[in-house]
Amino acid sequence: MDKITIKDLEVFAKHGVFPEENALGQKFIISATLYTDTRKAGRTDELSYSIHYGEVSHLIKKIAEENTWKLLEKVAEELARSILLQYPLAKRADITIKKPWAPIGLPLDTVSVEISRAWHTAYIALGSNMGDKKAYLDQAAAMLQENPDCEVIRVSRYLTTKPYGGVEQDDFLNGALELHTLLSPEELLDLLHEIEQKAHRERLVHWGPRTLDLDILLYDDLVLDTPDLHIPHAEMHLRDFVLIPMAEIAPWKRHPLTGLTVEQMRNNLAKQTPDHIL
Ligand code: PH2
Ligand code: MG
Ligand code: MG
Repeated sequence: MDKITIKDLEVFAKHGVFPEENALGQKFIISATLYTDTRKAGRTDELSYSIHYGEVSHLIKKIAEENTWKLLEKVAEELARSILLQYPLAKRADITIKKPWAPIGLPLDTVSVEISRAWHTAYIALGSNMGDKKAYLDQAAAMLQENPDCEVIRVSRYLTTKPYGGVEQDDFLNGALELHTLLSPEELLDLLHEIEQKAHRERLVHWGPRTLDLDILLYDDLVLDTPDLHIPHAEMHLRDFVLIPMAEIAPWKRHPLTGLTVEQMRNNLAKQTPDHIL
C-alpha cells in the first residue's frame, strides 16, 4: 500500500519511569508512517481523498505533550490508536518514538520503541438456543459496535437451525457478522467472552445449550493455533449454520488454508450432508 511519512518530529514531553523525567521533561523524536491508498488523491489533486500530514503532526505533538506516561510503549500505542481512529483512510500506522536524552548515564545515540498497528477484518459467528434468542444476537452485535476499537460492517440475517453435534437441545438461531477491529485476536476473543458473560452464559455442558455463543471464524488471512484459539475456526467448512450466513455477507471470501471461497465451501457441504436449516 502507499505510505505517508512524518519523519523525526521533535516534541518536548514528560514521559518516563523516573520522577525527574516526569518533572523536567525531555526531547522525544517521533516518526509515523501511515498506510493508505493515495491513488484517488493522486488522480484528482483533492486533499479530502487523503490524510493531511500537517494535521496528523499537530495531533501527535498534542497527544505526546498533553499526557505523562511512564513507557515509550504506551506513548507509541496511544499515538497509533488515535491516528487510526481519527483518520479512517489510514489502514495501518507504524510509529517510532526515540529518546535521545534518556537518563541512562552511558554513551548511546537514542533509545526507541517501534510499533505497527492496523485495522483488521474479522468474521464472527453468532448463535443462541436459549431464552430470547434474537435479542441475544442483536445485543451481541450492538455491544461490539459500542466498543470503540470495533466497527460492525455487516450483519447477516438470522436463521433457525437444528442442533448440530449430537447434544439433545433446543433449535438455534444463527448468524454471522463482519467486523473491523483494532484488537488483536486474543483481545477480540476476550471481548467475545465478556459479551457472552453479560448474556448470562454458563458453560455447563460442552456444546450444550447457550444464551450466546460468539466464535471467531476468520481474522484477516491469519492462521493461528494456540491452546485457546484456532483461526480459521476448525469446523467452519462443516457447518451450514456458519456458511449460509457467511455466504450472505462475504461469499467471495477465501479460506486462508484451503483457498476455497465461502460459496464453494457452502456448495461442497450441501452435496455431502443434508442441511440443518429449518
Ligand atoms: N453450535 C454448537 C453446536 N451445535 N448447532 C447449531 N445448529 N447452531 C450452533 O450455533 C451450534 C450447533 C457449538 O458452538
Ligand atoms: Mg460455537
Ligand atoms: Mg464458542
